[in-house]
Amino acid sequence: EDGSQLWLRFPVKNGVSADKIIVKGNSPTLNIAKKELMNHWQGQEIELRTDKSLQNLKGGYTIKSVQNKLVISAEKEIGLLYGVYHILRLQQTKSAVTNLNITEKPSYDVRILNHWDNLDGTIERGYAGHSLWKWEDLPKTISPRYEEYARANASIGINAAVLNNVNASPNMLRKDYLEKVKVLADIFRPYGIKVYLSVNFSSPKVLGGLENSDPLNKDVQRWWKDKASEIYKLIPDFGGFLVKANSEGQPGPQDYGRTHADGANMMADVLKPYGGIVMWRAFVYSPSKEDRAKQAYLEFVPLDGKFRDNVIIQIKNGPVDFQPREAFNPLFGALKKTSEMVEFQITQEYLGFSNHLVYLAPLFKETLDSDTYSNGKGSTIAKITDGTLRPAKISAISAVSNIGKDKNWTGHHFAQANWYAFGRLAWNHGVTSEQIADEWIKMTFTDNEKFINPVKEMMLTSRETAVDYMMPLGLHHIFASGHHYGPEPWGDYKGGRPDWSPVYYHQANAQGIGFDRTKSGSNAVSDYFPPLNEIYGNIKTCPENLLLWFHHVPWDYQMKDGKTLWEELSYKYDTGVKNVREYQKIWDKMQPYVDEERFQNVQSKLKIQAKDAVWWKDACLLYFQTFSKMPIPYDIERPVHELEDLKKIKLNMGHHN
Ligand code: BDP
Repeated sequence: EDGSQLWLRFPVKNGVSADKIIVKGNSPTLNIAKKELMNHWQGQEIELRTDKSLQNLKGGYTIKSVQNKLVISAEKEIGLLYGVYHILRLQQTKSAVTNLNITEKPSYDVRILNHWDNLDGTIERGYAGHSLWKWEDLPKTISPRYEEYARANASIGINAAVLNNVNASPNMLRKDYLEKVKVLADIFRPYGIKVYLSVNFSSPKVLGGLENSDPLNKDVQRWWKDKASEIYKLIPDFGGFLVKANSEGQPGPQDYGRTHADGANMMADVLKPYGGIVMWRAFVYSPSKEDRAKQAYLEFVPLDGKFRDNVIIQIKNGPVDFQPREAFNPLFGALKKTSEMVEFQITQEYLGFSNHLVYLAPLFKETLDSDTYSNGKGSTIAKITDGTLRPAKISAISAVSNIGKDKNWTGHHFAQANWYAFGRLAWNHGVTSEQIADEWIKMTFTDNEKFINPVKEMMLTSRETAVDYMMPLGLHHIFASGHHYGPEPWGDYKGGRPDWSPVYYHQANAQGIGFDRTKSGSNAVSDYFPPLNEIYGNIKTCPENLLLWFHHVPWDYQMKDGKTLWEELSYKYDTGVKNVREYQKIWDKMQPYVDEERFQNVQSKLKIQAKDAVWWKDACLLYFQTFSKMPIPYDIERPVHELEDLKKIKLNMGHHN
């Protein structure tokens, strides 16, 4: 049991016979649907029907029990395939497959994975081995995993993939690479997955030999136009570009005194005739005096309304960077005339890599359910991005993938749940974290209640647990620089960028701890719509889980439960550690219900997580204690490390910031 089957553990090769499947035509997509049914469906007769009148379901489908058969209908064939995966899921999770009357319409048009894969096979922030894409073997040699990948995505409704890193190599657009991309696109197509590419803004200069890459330069425009036509000749349904520009040293329109809108529109214009889109990232910040959490807002709000209608601004869930917990990004809702999409991170850059068990659906939901108040109460991020509150020509949702070439795809067996959860939420953001966990456990492990309930409980609390042992109460970015694995709250890189130093984020001193983002500080609170600006800005009303995100708080400040801030912080770290120990106990008890291979693998990962949790707790409490000068509450576990020893730990995990 190596985990390579993911959640697709349907009974093998004993489905219905061909005569039990009624379907007209035999396109590649329909053939996949038929094959899945013949291999795995054990229920009644099935009819697959394309029905043009269902176009309002946008790629969705209906499943209805009609007399003795099930009828799956959809406008497009891909909807039929999704319907097939739906009934297979029902069968696998032992849910009823009779008397069905289901209508499914996806929350988002584009449900996309962002792979941060480099052309040399490495992956930026990838923790499950090298890239799945074997660029050197393509286009001739085709790994069977390409199709398995497409099938897994289709089974949860993911319909798009950006194949390469946002820190994009210009070579991605070279003819020989495009020919490799074409091969992948051809494999993915029957599974309804469109291919997109990250592009380097300097491509015209670096690849095309032009004088510059100024978006207003006619030669540059022509270069992109020709490139688009070259791409679409190979891949007629190519999805479009993802662009990281003028961010962390990447080139962009500002290099020529132009704006993000100038850059994005130039690309949007060349893609427009083919129906392509531009996902332009708002992850921008420079080493300026301005609070990093405010910078994207400052740059993008003045550009609202200046983007073409096939540009979507891709915004990370928080304004800093995929932290265990952030306040939501105030750009959501602030752009009134521009399409916005969320970028989540499935790969656990800031959540213990593939060593820690952290189920991310609660984090995703926390963002999507956040009320921005942009159009009054109820203006959740889900509604802003899915087109309910903004007339979005195209709606989209993205996440940075955690997939690599490890046998089990994601390094940690439980990290598969995060890929699964993203797909399910992209399809329907109304599904609960619990429902998703429940399904995933049944599909991936067993339907034995004795396993499901404790494991589900562990998954559902795991994100909060990670917040507790890493960065409770709104603390953020106190990671060791470069690799972002362990703690380094003392990190202070004099001479470097201040916003790449942990001390910039926690601001601990003799008085207290936390980043003052109120009016007396950076005033980032003013980026939020009323009443949130007031709620966050007032220490009394600010939610305690974001307290140190918005306020610099005295060590002896009294928290709602009567404890001092210092005590609260200490207990939070302690709770984090205790919970991981609890997970170890839970998991050990699960041994009878799970195969030995996956059991042991998860067991050893939990040991690492437990050690890391103690490391985090000791590092943060011992270091912050040098400012608070208060005792660690006597009823919690004593530190087992010396601060000075912890400071000497240097992990060799590579990377820049
Ligand atoms: C940060 C990563 C960095 C990425 C950057 C981005 O540390 O490797 O390149 O985000 O999203 O989270 O562009």
